[in-house]
Amino acid sequence: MNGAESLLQTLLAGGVDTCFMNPGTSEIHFVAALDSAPRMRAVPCLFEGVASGAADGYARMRGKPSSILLHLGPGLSNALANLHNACRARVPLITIVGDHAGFHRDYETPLASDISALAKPYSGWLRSAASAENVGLDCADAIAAARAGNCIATLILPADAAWGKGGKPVRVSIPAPLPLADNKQIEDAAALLRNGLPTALVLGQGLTSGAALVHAGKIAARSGAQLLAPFAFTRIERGAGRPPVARIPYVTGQAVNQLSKFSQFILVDAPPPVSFFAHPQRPSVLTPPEARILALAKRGQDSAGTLAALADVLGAQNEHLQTSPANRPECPHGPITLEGLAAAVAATLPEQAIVVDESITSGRNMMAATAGAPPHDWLVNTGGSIGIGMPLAVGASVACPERPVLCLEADGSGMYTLQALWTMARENLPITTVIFSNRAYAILKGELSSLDINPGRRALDVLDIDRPALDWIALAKGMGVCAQRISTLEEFARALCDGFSSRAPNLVEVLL
Ligand SMILES: Cc1ncc(C[n+]2csc(CCOP(=O)(O)OP(=O)(O)O)c2C)c(N)n1
Repeated sequence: MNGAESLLQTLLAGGVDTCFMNPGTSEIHFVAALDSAPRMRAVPCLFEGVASGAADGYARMRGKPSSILLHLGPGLSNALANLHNACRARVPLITIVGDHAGFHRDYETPLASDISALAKPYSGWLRSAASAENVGLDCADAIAAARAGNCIATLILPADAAWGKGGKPVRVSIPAPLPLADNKQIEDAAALLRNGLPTALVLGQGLTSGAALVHAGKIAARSGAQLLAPFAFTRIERGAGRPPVARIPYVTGQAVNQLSKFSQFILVDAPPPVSFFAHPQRPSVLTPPEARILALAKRGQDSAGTLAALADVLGAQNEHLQTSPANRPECPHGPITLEGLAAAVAATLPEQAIVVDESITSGRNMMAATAGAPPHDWLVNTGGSIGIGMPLAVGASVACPERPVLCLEADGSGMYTLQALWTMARENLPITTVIFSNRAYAILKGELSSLDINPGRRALDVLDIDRPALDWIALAKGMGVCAQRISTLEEFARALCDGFSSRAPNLVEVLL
């Protein structure tokens, strides 16, 4: 068995059975080894940023890592923007980067690059395989590290470690359970929740779904606290029958206003709420200056278990959950408005849908409108690096093939990683992508006015992306995805229903 074969067998033994990939010559032994590993699902991506975003979406939905295969420093560099987002999402992910064989690195070759230096800022674990014999062990360590730390584990695979003989698959050790937060912190949090003051429980990454959300909901029911999620959350399980979690708004004034209602904040493995960007006149810290802030649980601790312990201390485990009532509007009709588009999504969203939201300014009404829609999941950009929407949708769909995926995509952001459409078509993923074609970087125009800048023609000109106009129908069709442009709300609602029932990728362009 060569090193590449042992790598694939170790991945599979460790439960990593999907690889989003864009290989080159240095990874060709990994590619060849796929023939001996039929259980590994290899998903080709035509740009590395699609692979890294897809691996993020996969992990958010499955709670376990997939792998990505990249070509030396340049392939890794192309993946970095979405690895930045994945790092912020705190998802487990195995990044395999091919490298030149050891003896070849002595030469100045075109693709020679410092892969470790490029990977380091985003890798919770990083190693270069020393030999074929060690690749299995390296891979098992990578999987264990990614799982234990919810982080990106990067394994650099030199070509001679891939082709060399003596590879051995290695069983992945089960990570030791993480400790809970200190008892004192849990007691302090319980005291705040009992003192009757208006309190927000801010839930960090991974705490707004599954058992953690239920524990948080019970704590809220017992104490009257409100559940909040950072603007850049990983995944919220929401809709009718689920405890409501309010998102902290992007716009500083709105966030300050929302948070001004609370005099205490319990941050459960969540960073203090701060604005996305600095502003000459506005505060960076969004919480009221006099508010009490308690940090409960941190990275390296079991934050979900800590919420369960807090619910126990409060005697909240038998509380009746307060959940969002079922409530969906009639299908709207008439000319396109942003409120109408949100109502159409709310009226048609199927149960168990996964919504990926990179709609930027066009979808600001979407979450409010769908609060009472049938139960669904909502995923957003966690790191502010745009171009994640369609890749995330690919990963979520590969992770949950039975569930319809709705990808709400702003046109400017969509152009970063539109190659994801090709992967959707190739894998026949049931994803309905809605493109909001405002043909502008609208949010940046908003930033100009929020800074009281009166822009001239040249400044505004670089924020318009209408010359030439993007033809999303042609772009989608060119990559094998059925597409239509709609011009009324009833057409939009019909297109959504058709898309959800088609079980195939499709795209709807909304001209704004
Ligand atoms: C990788 C990356 N490059 C650039 C930016 C800066 N940026 C933020 S929003 C934006 C434009 C968004 O336009 P679009 O996606 O069309 O949404 P709209 O604002 O029109 O709703 C840009 C370029 C970014 N966040 N990430």
